[in-house]
Amino acid sequence: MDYNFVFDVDGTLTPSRGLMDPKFKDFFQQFIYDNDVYLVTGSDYEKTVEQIGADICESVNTCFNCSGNSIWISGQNISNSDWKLEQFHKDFLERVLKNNQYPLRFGNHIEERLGLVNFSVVGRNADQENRKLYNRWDSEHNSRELIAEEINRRFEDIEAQVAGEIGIDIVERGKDKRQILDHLHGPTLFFGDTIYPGGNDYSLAEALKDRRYGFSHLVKDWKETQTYLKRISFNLQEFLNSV
Ligand code: M1P
Repeated sequence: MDYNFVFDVDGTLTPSRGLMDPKFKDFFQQFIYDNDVYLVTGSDYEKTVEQIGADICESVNTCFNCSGNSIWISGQNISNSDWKLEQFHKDFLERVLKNNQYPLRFGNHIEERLGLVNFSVVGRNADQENRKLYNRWDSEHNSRELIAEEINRRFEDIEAQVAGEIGIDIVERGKDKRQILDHLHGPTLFFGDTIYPGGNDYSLAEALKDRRYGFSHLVKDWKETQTYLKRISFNLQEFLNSV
């Protein structure tokens, strides 16, 4: 049976906002030649190319950027959502930014992408050290989860999910990663690092449960993904029986 293999990028194929490991990249390129591979990320195409390279982005079947709101095939932009946050949503985010207890701010807090907004209290301009500091603080205080819950309670038209290390992805309700299943048919196996309630890989993993031969697998980092892919390359059925 031929499977669609779907991968989140940050935290699943690369460190969050980091480059793909060169050896893993060689292995993954071969995996793409042998299988039907799709990428789905909250990030935009530019960042994805920066992290995993144009060669990988162009050789996968489809790159679903901005959680499927911007679609790329063979380096060509196929479609983009024109959805945007309303001013009253932005005013709310500005208030969160002002009142949040985390003390440091580095700029680029509301990044508007195609059909998706990434909101970050520490700011997308934070360097690696400050990303780690914020992420540790957030793990102790559950701040992003609480902000996302508040957004989801307050606004009926948008949906917020914890994404990556420092941000929250916000989309029009229903237009998160699960929408890519409209484009994928047949058996599908998805790998993501935020497959838990409130995470931006969760809705796709849940939607796959309704599909015959739909499976998801939570990974803790790209190294674990690599380990699983090696097992799959050796014996897919044995891997599926074990998950
Ligand atoms: O895919 C979700 C997010 O992953 C990364 O998040 P962070 O920078 O918080 O680690 C980024 O690629 C971000 O753009 C993306 O939305």
